[in-house]
This record gives sequence, structure tokens and C-alpha cells, in this order.
Amino acid sequence: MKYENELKKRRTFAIISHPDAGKTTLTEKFLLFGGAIQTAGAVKSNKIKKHATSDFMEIERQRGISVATSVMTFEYKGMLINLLDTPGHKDFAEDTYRTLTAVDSVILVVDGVKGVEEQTRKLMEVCRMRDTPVIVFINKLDRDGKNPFDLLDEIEKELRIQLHPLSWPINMGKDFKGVYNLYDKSLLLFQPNQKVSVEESVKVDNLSSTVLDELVGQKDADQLREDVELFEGVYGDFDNDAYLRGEKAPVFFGSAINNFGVRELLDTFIRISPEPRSRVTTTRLVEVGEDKFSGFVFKIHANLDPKHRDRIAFLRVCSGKFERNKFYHHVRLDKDVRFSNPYSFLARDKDVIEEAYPGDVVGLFDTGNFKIGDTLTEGEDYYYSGIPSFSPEIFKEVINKDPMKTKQLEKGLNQLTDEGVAQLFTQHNGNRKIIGCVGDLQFEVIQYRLLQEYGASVQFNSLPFYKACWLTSENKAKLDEFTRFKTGNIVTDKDNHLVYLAQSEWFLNTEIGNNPEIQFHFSSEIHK
Ligand SMILES: Nc1nc2c(ncn2[C@@H]2O[C@H](COP(=O)(O)OP(=O)(O)OP(=O)(O)O)[C@@H](O)[C@H]2O)c(=O)[nH]1
Ligand SMILES: [Mg+2]
Repeated sequence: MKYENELKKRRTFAIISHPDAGKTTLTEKFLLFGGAIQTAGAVKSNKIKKHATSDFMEIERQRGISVATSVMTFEYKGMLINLLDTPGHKDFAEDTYRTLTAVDSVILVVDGVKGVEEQTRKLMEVCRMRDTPVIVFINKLDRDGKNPFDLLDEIEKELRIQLHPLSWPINMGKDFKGVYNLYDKSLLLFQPNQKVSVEESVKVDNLSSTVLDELVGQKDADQLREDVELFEGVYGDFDNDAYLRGEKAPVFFGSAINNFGVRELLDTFIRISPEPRSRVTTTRLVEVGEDKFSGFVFKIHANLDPKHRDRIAFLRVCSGKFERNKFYHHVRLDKDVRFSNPYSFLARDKDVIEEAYPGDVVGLFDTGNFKIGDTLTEGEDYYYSGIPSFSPEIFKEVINKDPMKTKQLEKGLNQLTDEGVAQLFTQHNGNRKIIGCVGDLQFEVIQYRLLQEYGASVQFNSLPFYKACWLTSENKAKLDEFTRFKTGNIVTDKDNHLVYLAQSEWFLNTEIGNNPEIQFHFSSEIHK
């Protein structure tokens, strides 16, 4: 393999969880160890995030939640790590699901107080579908949480995955003393600390040694011995291959905000986690070690930097070597494109790069050439498969509150919906604009961003639709007749395809039954 050494040192993973479990906090601590930022951005201090590095959008800072995936690259112990911090809220789940197609493994964060929550379950299902290797980090041990054995039971049952603890906590909450690292056989003692500290762990090869009693007291030392004996009997030796196959998830305990257990997690992660992996396309399996470059766009974001109104396509490199200024084949458009300023998401700054290798995420300035799922190759025609698309469930009409800004509004609507978080429809034979989303919060984000980034002020009026169906038919006359009769329900999407908006399942089924010559599709994919 030509680029074997480059592959060996790359790790690309996402941090996922239910909202508020601590993904962004954990991300920041990882970056600290990579030396990428000096002080962690005080997530949600005074209920407002001052500036978490990975929560860059103004609206995220205000609310203290992540609404979009951010990508950061850092170096740690000779490894190049691409970390994708995802939003937990279900209204932004599309972004998270797409991100999962671009990574090789995940760290799943579980709030030790709340245990397994709704969104954790859904995310785990997506990981299971793709056999993505998962590491579980049980967070917030500084708070009184559930008993660790109960937590493991709950996670195994609820997430239907076998666990293997690689660290073990000594108490929780105010009695929390530290974690014993089973992988290294070392003990890490807890000191609440928000700053970077390179905590020293104490090697305790033999748990029966009296050193342990001196460090944590006899009672807790005995408890730890008992616990370890108990689950060593249950779990046996750690099976790294089972983890790589996505069958077993190693578990770590810690407290992200206190920077506790984070370094152990990162150190173990770089040792056991997968290198960039080969991927399937619509025609064949593309081996990660192939000489020829290929990659796909999994995310598009406009105005990432408010000072430069750019649109960025996030490309995951899947094989070969990506080079600046070289022409590549844009499969969907069937044309050659090249990039003079591709950049990497080094947490400190945006750096223009000369080349990139599998696992890397490259930012490409986009003038409207890209859609999510687009593939670049050195000439071969295929698409990377498995990038989910979503059918909107909530529909609202856009009301322009400032007629002076009609142009800006139009541009904003077009660009923001290009990002794939919402779909824009236009009334058939009219010009009312309708936006379809999966979650209500998306509308708030769109409203906010239209104002901040485009100076356009809008209001949304709810519409009584529940589903969008793309229409096709061999019989053009029938289709024309149907659209004439159902004018109020017919819209066109951005590519001018006909779409029927259904008020309810009953209406939809009735129309399907009445119009056997028309096909109702539940996704726009049909036109790809
Ligand atoms: N007590 C305690 N609180 C923590 C810990 N880690 C994170 N938090 C707090 O949990 C809250 C949520 O943290 P975030 O990192 O923003 O959570 P998130 O998972 O990124 O949330 P979303 O991106 O909105 O899904 C913040 O108030 C953090 O300060 C921890 O170890 N202990
Ligand atoms: Mg977050």
C-alpha cells in the first residue's frame, strides 16, 4: 500500500449522545491534550456558553446546545485525529446521522446520572446498522449517579451491545475518588480541576498490594478488589477484534468537565480504534489503500465564518491522495473540478493544505457545485452509498417581514436549504415559499440564520401537511390533471420536481388508491 504510513496514523471518529451528556465538553478536553487550544471554552458557564471551540455558531453559543456537527483536527502522540462533535438534539439528528457515514468509529457519551436516553438508543441503532466500533464514555461521575453495575446492565440491555469495562470507578458523586484503569492496571486519583492538568496515574499492578489501601483507604480498596474480581470473571479478557467488528464496546468512566479520565480515554482510543476503513460504493468496494483518490461530501455549511461569506463542502477522503489544484471527476455533474484553497479543520485555524489522505476531512469552497452525497474520483463513476436523506414532516410557509430584503431572503433560503437540513418548496404556479423540516428547532435556526447571515427577517406560518411525496408518472396527461385538481397541495422542489403535500395518511392513501397511474415517492432520491 502506497500510503500505509499515512493511514496508520489517522483516526476519524464522532462523539455522539443524547443532548447535554457532555460531547462538546469532552471535545474541548481532547483538543486541550492535542495542544490545539489553550483553555477550554467554559461550556455553559453562567448558563451561556462563552465560546466552546466546537460550537461556533452564534445561536449555539446563546443556547448552549450544538445545532450542527463541527469538525476538528488535532495531533496527539504522533497521531492525526479528526474529531466530529455532533449535535444531540433530535431535531438536528440528520446532521448527526450523515456524520456517522463519514467516520470510522464513535465515542458514545452516557450521562452517568441519567443513564441511557432516547437519542442514545437511536444513535446506537445507526451504529449497529453500519457495524461501527463504539467506545462508551460514562460521564459526570462527579455527580451522584447510578451504581456502575446497574449502569452497565442498563446500557447492555437498552443498547443491545456487549460491554467490556476498561476502567472502573471508585465511588461516585462527592465520594468519588478516581478510576482504576484495567487496560494499563493503573490508578488515577480524582482532583476536581477544570484546567489542563496532566494528572499522574499510579501504577498498581497488583490489586492486593497495600499501596492501594494507602491511596484510597481500606474500605474502598476492598470494594475495588471485589468489583474487579467480579467483573473479570464476567467479562474475561478484552477482545480488540470484537470491538473492531462492532460487537463489543469498551467502557470508560470519567468526568469531562473536570478533565478526569479523558486522557486515559484518548490514550486507549488511539491504541485500539480502527484506522480509516474501506467503503462500499454503488458499484464496488473501494479499498482504503487504493492509489487513486476518491471521497464524498457529507455536509455543507454556508457562512461558517461570518467574516467570509463562504459556503464550505466537507469532503471525507476515502482512498488515495487528495491534492490541491489537481482536477477530479465530479461524478454527479460529470465534470472536472479542482480546488485551489482546500483547507483542514485544524482546531486553531483554517490551514490551506497541499494534500490529504483517507480519513481526513477537507473543507472545499463551494460555489453551488455540491450536494450532500456527491462523490469525487479520478475518473471512475460511482457514489459512496448509505448517506441517508430525510423526508420532511413539518411544513411552514415563509412570510417575508421585510419586502426590502426579498433578494437576500431568496439567496438565504436557497443556500441554507442546500445544506440539506431543510427542504425548500415553491407553490405550483405561484411563488409562496414553503419549508419542510424534520424538527421544529430547525425553523428557529433558519429564522435566526436568515437574519444574522442574510439580514432577512421572516416569520413562519404552520401548514397542515404531514408528508411530502415526489410524483412521477408515465402518463403525462394524468399527472397534469392531478396537479390541476390538487393545486393547493402541489408544490415543486428546488430541482423543479413535482411534489404532493398530504394533509394526513387518510388523504394520502385515498389519492394513491384513486390514481394508480401516478407513483408517490417518499424521498427525492428517485430523481438522482
Ligand atoms: N457535573 C458535570 N457536568 C458536566 C460534565 N461534563 C459536562 N457537563 C455539563 O453538562 C452540560 C452539557 O454539556 P455539553 O458538552 O454542552 O453537552 P453536549 O452533549 O455537547 O450537548 P448538545 O451538543 O446540545 O447535545 C454543560 O452544562 C456541561 O458543563 C461532568 O463531567 N460533570
Ligand atoms: Mg454539544
